[in-house]
Amino acid sequence: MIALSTSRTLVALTATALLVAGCGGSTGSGDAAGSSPGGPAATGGVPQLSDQQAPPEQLVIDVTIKAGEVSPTNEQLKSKVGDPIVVRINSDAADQLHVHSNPEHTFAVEPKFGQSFQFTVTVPGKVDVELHDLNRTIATIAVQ
Ligand SMILES: [Cu+2]
Repeated sequence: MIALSTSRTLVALTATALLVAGCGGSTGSGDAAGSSPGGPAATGGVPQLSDQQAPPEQLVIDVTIKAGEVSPTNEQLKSKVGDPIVVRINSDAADQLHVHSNPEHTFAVEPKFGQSFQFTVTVPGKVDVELHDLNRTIATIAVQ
């Protein structure tokens, strides 16, 4: 989907794998949001002492959607597992924000200013942040 309209030669290989996994039913909403996977394993096992580590850094992506144009597109960003990632959007149109993390996140973008969507990524990897209606990739976040 997205890869078709962007640099198709460069990302063809990786995008195919990602898109097959993440975008098969892009219209279906998060009915698979059941909290069963990873539930017991993720709780309590990780020692996170507050004085041992700096507070999580927050990655903020400011996005503007105006007259069918998106800014930015194809940003290359970095984040860490568990760090909050915030997408702030000023938009003049409705769209669907799709985060290709595992599990994925889908947010409804409304035609208004000052929207803010936050998520965290729990599985390391490359996470595409896409606008499905406009068929654009805002950013790819390398999560470590
Ligand atoms: Cu997508």
